Amino acid sequence: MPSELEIAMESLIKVFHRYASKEGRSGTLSRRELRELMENELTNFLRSQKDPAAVDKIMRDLDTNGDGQVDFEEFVSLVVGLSIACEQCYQTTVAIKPT
Ligand SMILES: [Ca+2]
Repeated sequence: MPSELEIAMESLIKVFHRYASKEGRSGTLSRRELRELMENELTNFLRSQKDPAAVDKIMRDLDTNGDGQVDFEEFVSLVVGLSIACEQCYQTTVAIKPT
């Protein structure tokens, strides 16, 4: 049986490909796919990022090789960045208690 962390990693891969396969190249996220992913899957973590310009900025920041697409490696850096920010919040607020 996969561990909690392994399930989380599998989810990361599945979610990325669910959105990446919607249009165009199936292995990368276009701007529209990235926006959809953020709107549907990061609603709580990105509540402040409602304006479309924020998606464009995040897209530019993520697209480190500048091809206008977000690949899995670039996507993971967003998740890692958000996780680090959230972990720092939890350390100060103790919002999540270890189970
Ligand atoms: Ca890219």
